[in-house]
Amino acid sequence: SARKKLVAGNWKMNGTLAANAELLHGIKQGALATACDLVVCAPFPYLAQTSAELLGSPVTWGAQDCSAHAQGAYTGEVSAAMLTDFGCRWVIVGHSERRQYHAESSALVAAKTMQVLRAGLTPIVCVGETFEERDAGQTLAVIESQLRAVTSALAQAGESQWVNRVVVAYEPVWAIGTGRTASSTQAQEVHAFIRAQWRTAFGTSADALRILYGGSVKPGNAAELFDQPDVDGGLIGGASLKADDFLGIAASAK
Ligand code: G2H
Repeated sequence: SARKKLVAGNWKMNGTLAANAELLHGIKQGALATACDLVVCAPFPYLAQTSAELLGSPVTWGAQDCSAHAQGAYTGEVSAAMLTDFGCRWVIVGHSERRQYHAESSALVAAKTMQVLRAGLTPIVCVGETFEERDAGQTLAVIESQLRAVTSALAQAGESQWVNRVVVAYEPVWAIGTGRTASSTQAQEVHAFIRAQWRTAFGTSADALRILYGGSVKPGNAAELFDQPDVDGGLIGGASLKADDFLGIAASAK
């Protein structure tokens, strides 16, 4: 397709200064041979290190979350604007671990998405169903409702250029860190549905929307997933903590 593939690492709550230095060095070395866009989403305290290590490489970086507020008395929160001070280009929002463990609603995820866009950054908006929801035949209804919160907020904001900046990640909760990957057919079905929803909301800009797959992506299963017509790359957790695995996945993103 005309969409350039994107492979983003989500380190989650992992890393040390020493381990990150080695990992980032490895990624930087391998990035020159990579055809896709390569992104690293590090924990907040390591963004300065990430920026220093990756400066001058084709790899860009971002955060895993941000506040739904612009600034002010929100103890412990990190604003999207602060992330721009560290050279971030991307922010993951609405990861299922935040929806599950931090009770993030779709409305909150939409508010965070708007803050990210307002700060000039690119949100990677995560959606996905649980095992119970898939089992009950509710997969597409869940995806539709999670996505609608964001498309409604975007429509309301009336900033048409923001629509073209958003990236969506489909991460079936039952496939996250479990070693179970959605089959390429299961992934393609949901990705096509997401693109159709985007088309209903925003017309032909749906053709440019990048939709990533996430959930136990490894070097051995990436190629088949990335070969699907509506899979435009991946959001990689566990396998993004080893340079060889991460670059192996990126090598499949052509
Ligand atoms: C899904 C994914 C990255 P993993 O959470 O966001 O993690 O690849 O470890 O399943």
